[in-house]
Amino acid sequence: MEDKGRHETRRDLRKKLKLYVITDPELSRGRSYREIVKEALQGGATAVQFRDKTLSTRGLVDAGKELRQLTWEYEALFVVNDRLDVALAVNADGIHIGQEDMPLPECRRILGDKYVIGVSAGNVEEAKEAEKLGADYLGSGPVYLTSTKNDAGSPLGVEGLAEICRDVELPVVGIGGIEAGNAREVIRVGAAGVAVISAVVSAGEPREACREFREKMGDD
Ligand code: 3NM
Repeated sequence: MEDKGRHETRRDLRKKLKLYVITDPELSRGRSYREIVKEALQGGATAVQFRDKTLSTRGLVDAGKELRQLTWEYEALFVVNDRLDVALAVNADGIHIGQEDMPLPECRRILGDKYVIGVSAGNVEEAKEAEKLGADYLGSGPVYLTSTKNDAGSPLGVEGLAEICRDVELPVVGIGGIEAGNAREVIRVGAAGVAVISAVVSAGEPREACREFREKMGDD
């Protein structure tokens, strides 16, 4: 049943990427991942990426299992950043890898075809390469200035994001400096969705923050 679920998740991936919330250990304002993610899902988050570069492996598995359960309840996509072992251990739908992480062919060989593999692509070249190697979706940014990731590089702008969206067939999620107020223009240039950290994770009420995103993004 879980395998079937995973197949279905891959099929309607584009839809599931619409509002993609990423966890962060420092921006959570003392709240647990569970609390933030639950609220985000209630507010309309369609995907959750569990990203924490500080926890022990045990800590990642414990928190990952909780988030897996919650995302199942809300039928949201659940991916783990970088850690294949953790993704497998907690039964995630897949992983998200950066350019310095485990290379995509190795990830695919280990995970097989049922798992979703997302890749960070900051330019057209990286995007095309990831598509050629069998990625399922791309995360491209930073679209706008962000203080959340120090080494994110200079912003692509919506024009740069549009170019990536035009040049690949894969669904692309824009990331970096995205808020409810600018999310719609990210979608308008061809992105399947928006990936956000601070605008949701640091919000006083992550539920309301997600509702506002969904409202402003519309249904297209
Ligand atoms: N990756 P916020 S930008 C994790 O450009 C991450 O690849 C980026 O955080 C990239 O929504 C980024 O708070 C940080 O701007 C996104």
